[in-house]
Amino acid sequence: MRREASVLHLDLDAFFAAVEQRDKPSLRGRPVVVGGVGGRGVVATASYEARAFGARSAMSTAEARRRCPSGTAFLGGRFAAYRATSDVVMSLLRELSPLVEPASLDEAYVDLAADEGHDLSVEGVTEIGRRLKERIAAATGGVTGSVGIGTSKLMAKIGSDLQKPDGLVVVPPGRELEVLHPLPVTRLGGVGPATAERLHQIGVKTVGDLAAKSLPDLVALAGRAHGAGLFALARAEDDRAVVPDRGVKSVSHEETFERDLTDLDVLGREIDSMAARVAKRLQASAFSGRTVTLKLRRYDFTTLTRSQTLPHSTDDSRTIATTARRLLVEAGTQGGLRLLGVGVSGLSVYAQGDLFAEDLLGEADPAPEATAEEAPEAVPEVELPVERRWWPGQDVRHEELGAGWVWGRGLGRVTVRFEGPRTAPGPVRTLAADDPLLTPADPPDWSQAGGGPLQEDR
Ligand code: TTP
Ligand code: MG
Repeated sequence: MRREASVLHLDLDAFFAAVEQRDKPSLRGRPVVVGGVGGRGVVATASYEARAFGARSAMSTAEARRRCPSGTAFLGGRFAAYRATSDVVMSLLRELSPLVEPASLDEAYVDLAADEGHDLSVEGVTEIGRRLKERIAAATGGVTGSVGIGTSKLMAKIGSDLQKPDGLVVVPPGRELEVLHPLPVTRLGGVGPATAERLHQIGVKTVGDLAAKSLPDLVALAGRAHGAGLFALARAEDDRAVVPDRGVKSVSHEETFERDLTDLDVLGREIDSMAARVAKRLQASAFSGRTVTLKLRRYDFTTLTRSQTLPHSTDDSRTIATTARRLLVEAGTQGGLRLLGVGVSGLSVYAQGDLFAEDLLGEADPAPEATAEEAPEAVPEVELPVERRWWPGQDVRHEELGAGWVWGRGLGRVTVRFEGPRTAPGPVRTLAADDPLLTPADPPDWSQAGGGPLQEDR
């Protein structure tokens, strides 16, 4: 732990949804859900207006549609737009310090001590946080972020979450435990559902409860490395360095079990939860990958990996889990497994599109008429060539009507709202899906939008 609060953590607010509201003025102040819009889609994020109705990340889009009122926009992802906005934010962070560690598209740590010019007093870093937030909102056309500043990565990350959205929390040196101990243990990184459940069973709910446990107790509960890690975190002991990004080649997660496991159902559930974590990290960094790898270590410490390369890139937890489960059945669990890992490699950045890979394993969507607003009854869709498959949220340009985005499609028609980040909310027009004047477009340019926070237009 440092003597000064010199680690800053930034996490943008409802990031994908905030970019959508910036680029689509008619959606500002309204519930917006971004994710897979097909029959098996999953929510990537929901605007705070949609969270008020119970929409959440990782929920099925079908469930989010049930919870949200009509008028809610359900949009596929526009990763090129998210990445461009992320790049602007990351470059602002690099102006603060040469040591910036991006943790995902919308999240990064900054080591303020790596730049000599900063006043690292509590007042000094508070001012740095305040100015940073202003500059981010101005440079991104109104996307806001929450900042936490503290003596370690742990405290900085806890801080950025405490006053979300648009928050700024500085945890002064010496006050770490005051902030940390009342929080639920699940707020510590590395306490997943399984560990949380075991901690609950011994009466540990808050980080303070955890700090009251002895090191041998925690080692018995979670194994040597993990137990010692929890013991340290409960005391706010964290000296992890801020390390600049070296480029990701794969994303994986592994677990060592307390005792060797043979039961396929139990191991299958472990795979599901690891696949969900891997998928979440892929999605948060807008990567997807083609090769799924299962790593296993047997009771006798022999370690092997099995891989399968899919026909398409995926970041879908079900696809990853199904593939990994199949690899496990092939490898066998004889004698028991002490470690299991799930990984995805062969990564590429998403192009543009509703690419929340939904039907890679053949379970096709019921081809509904998809609109940004609601899930209508299944309507047989007119067969269109691939380049004519419009999806809700997509950027388009019409030679006569100008720039806009797809609100709905189906029955050989496409509904487009003609507006952009720098216009007032625009009109909706229904066109033939094969209108030769309508083409997919690049994300609109928000950069001269005049800065300032988003207006609440209705
Ligand atoms: P988060 O920072 O976890 O979420 P958020 O920015 O939407 O909301 P907030 O920080 O205000 O709570 O994730 C950043 C982006 O990563 C998010 O906008 C969408 C993407 N993401 C997924 O694609 N799938 C997920 O399960 C999660 C959690 C995020
Ligand atoms: Mg965020």
